[in-house]
Amino acid sequence: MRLDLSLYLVTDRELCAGSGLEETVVAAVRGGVTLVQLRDKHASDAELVDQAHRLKAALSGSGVPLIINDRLEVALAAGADGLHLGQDDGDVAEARAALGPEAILGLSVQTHDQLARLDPAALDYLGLGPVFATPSKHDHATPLGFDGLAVLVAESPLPSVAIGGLKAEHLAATHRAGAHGLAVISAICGSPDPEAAARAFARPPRH
Ligand code: TZP
Ligand code: MG
Repeated sequence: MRLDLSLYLVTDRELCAGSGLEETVVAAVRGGVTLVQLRDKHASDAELVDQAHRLKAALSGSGVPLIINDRLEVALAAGADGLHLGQDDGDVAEARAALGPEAILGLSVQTHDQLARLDPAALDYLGLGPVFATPSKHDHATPLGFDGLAVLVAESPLPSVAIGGLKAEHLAATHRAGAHGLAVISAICGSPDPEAAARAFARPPRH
């Protein structure tokens, strides 16, 4: 599946509960989301596989890939399109070997040292952040701001998506920093109208 990082939706169980997980995701894709990550720190593996199957069905025909947060076994069991790992979520080479060359594999990066250590050949993209402090992730690293983001993007050997406290008003600054896209939880999942919330991130047409 084609990797388009422009508008990357990361799900959140509580924030999606109002409209429902599939309903939120489908509406957000209608609004322009290009990639979906299923993230639920508290669900069991079996619950997550079940959610992934439902999301895969909901996304079928849309061309939007479904990526699983953290759990390789769930990504494999659900036949997801890819996996997103944090720095402490397991071995990238092992994940690539298990998922195969076609899967989308992403890694979260917060620092220059982490960038210097990673193996770009095993990965498809990097998640860089947090740009801002955010209540959506507990114990996140020190916020980078757009200046810090630009430094990491410039050093990144792979396409990157920025994350952490990003709203539609940050679209231009994120692109100026060089990132290929924005990853968001609350700006879309926390909205009563996820389709309109996603649409607000559309880039203005070039003339
Ligand atoms: N990783 C770094 S910040 C973050 C994750 C998963 C949470 C982003 O959520 P929000 O609501 O878009 O700030
Ligand atoms: Mg993780």
